[in-house]
Amino acid sequence: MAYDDTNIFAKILRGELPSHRVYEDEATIAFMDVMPQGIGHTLVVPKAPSRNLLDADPAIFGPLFATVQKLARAVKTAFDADGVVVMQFNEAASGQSVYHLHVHVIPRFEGVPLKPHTGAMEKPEVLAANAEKIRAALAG
Ligand code: DGP
Repeated sequence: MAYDDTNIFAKILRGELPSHRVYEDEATIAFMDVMPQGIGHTLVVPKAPSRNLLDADPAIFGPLFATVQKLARAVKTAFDADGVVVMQFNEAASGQSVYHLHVHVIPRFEGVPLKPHTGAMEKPEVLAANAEKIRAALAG
């Protein structure tokens, strides 16, 4: 299927919709997931358009995963996590619901299960506070 630039993340990239942005460089942005599966759930999004991993230009994976690593380290520090899970879904059957490539970065804690994927919306003030912690960790 072709890329459709009316998806939510394309609108966030164009500045047409707000997000709790924590990081941006020439190739990627990262912002808080509004339906977090755990505290600090962050999305890393390449600026180049593709539906998902399957149709992406492989040239974007280096810059994309450099940002994923930055965010994985930052969320681990920001929330004093025991580990970090990195997830990525391709097409509806896999669980994808927004059709612009993105990578989920989620802090994990021993004995704490993940909440459901695309579950409850988090309060904006909670997302803002968590975003601030991640920005502080990124600033080192
Ligand atoms: P996926 O199933 O991998 O396509 O996950 C899409 C994620 O995007 C899901 O965890 C919920 C999140 N999400 C949905 N709508 C919005 C939105 O408007 N803003 C933000 N920041 N996240 C969103």
